[in-house]
Amino acid sequence: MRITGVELRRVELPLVGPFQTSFATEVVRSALLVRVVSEAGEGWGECVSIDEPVYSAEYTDGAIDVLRRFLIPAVCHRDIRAIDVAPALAHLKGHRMAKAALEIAILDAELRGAQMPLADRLGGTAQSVPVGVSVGITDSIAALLAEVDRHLDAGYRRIKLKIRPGWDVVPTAAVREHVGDAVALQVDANTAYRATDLRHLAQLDAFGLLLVEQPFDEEDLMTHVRLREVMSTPVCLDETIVSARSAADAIRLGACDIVNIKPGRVGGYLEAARIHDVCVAHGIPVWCGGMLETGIGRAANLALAAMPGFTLPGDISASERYFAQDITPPFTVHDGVMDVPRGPGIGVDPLPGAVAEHTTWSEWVTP
Ligand code: OSB
Ligand code: MG
Repeated sequence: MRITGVELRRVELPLVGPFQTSFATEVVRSALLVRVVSEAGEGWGECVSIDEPVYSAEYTDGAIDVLRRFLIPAVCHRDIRAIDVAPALAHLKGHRMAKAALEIAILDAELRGAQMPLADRLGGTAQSVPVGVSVGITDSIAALLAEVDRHLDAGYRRIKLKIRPGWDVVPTAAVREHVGDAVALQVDANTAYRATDLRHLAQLDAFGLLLVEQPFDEEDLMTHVRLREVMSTPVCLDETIVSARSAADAIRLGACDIVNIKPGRVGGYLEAARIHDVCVAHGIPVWCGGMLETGIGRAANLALAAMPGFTLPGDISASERYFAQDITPPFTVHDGVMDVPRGPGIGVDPLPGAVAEHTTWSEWVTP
């Protein structure tokens, strides 16, 4: 496939409510879309970076710069298949979210040409996948319980609470007490704790959690190893896992029981599928993480989550959980599951009117 040009586009979608984590509060999702144009057709990808380098080192203006100056020129005007994209970009360090967005756009174009759904390409067999909701930090316990109730009413059966020092044991206890034992509950700290918090975190064992996600710094594997020795709740890694190699190392070191796979964080859906394979080989359950994606990224995440090792509910929620208006036909949840798109490629087409309405900037890159 010969790529003739790539369009970069920023869209801004107001969130239905603020989303507060241990590192930021987001009220608008400013997403970067990548549209690849080739002689064989076009394909779409979404870069999951956010505006500031507070989840990882990547940030959206940086992603735009590296795509424009380095990544896109490395794949344009030559015969390239999706499988060749990561090797063609390997000499350029880091920038995995930007690389992932370019790779999935090329893969989407390729699969649309071959009339093959992304799930089939990745070996995803499930027709629908269990999903949950990630609930941000709120101003009060009452507001948290009200939000959790709304999600349970919408059909979700798994809730993830964002925690940080000062917002952990008390809100988790309150939610467990409020929802009872039938609802699967887990927590995500986004690296907010330190080695001196080991015994504090172990108090969360009282609430029958599915897992505790990334309590410590992404490079601090050993404190995660130590947490597993003092805590019975399974430990899950998010930020630490950036490749199949880092997943294999973390597992061998005993730093995790479970892995959250985010395609952007690991450089693409093909690497994400390799991490799935590594984890399955080691008996480690995986689930698909989310970055408040628009329908473009969400469609592809559903295809990944159709792979057999994704045995835990993903952070993949209905469009209405995030936005009043998505830029694809809205995704819905029923009985705690979402359907895997069956169309070719990522399986959804962006709605031109909605894309245009939310676009704040765009640029053609034709090296
Ligand atoms: O750590 O999982 C995370 C959103 C932005 C950055 C990091 C994370 C998240 C989420 C959102 O938890 C999950 C979703 O997309 O629904
Ligand atoms: Mg996380």
